[in-house]
Amino acid sequence: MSTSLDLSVYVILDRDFTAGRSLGEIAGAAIRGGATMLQLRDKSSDIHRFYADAAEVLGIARAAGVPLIINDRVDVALALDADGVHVGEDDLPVEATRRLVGPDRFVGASAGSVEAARAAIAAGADHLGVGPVYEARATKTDAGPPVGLALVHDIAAFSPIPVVGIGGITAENAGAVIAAGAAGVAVISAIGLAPDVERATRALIQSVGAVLEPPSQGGTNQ
Ligand code: TZP
Ligand code: MG
Repeated sequence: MSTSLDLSVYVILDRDFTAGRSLGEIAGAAIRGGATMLQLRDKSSDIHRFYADAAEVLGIARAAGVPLIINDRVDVALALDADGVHVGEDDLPVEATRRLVGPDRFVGASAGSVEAARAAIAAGADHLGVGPVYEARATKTDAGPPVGLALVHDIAAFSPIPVVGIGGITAENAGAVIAAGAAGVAVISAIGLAPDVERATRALIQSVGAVLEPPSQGGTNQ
């Protein structure tokens, strides 16, 4: 079971955004590029394919020591002993998700408003996905209009749990999302559709790292 949560470059693997490559190929290249966290999301496959994909990607993630979160499906996460689940408004409530997965797995929750963020925190989420920060309807057809950096800022200002920005994020705008208070950025197309996934992940790492505050002291001096 994972104990730490580095959300800084959170790559969401989605079968519909691979530019013809396998999920395993994208996962491996993203990990080589420095992805700190992976999620498997699938809105179009049947459960058998989702489960098989999750098993494959979990093997790759585990070998690299990178956590894998399963989108929507608590049952798949539990059956495979994945590192956690991400739930949105149309999924099992956060409170029930937390009860099922226990205290040691990650539970991420989508928050498109301050009220939704407060509710998810109270219900036991350990991180929040806030968005769409920028236009994201090319990837998520039912996404609402952009909430902008202001909502990231407003939620991060009171949230006791880390906030990840999602939606339309690229290496060019990722720094602004971090500057608004996010602990990381979650991306689908910026990685899945990149001609060179490893290089694109590295570019995101650089953009985020240039703005992210270093972890507070407490380790050994160098
Ligand atoms: N939730 C809010 S926006 C979004 C999701 C899943 C889509 C993000 O995809 P992209 O390609 O990184 O904009
Ligand atoms: Mg969902």
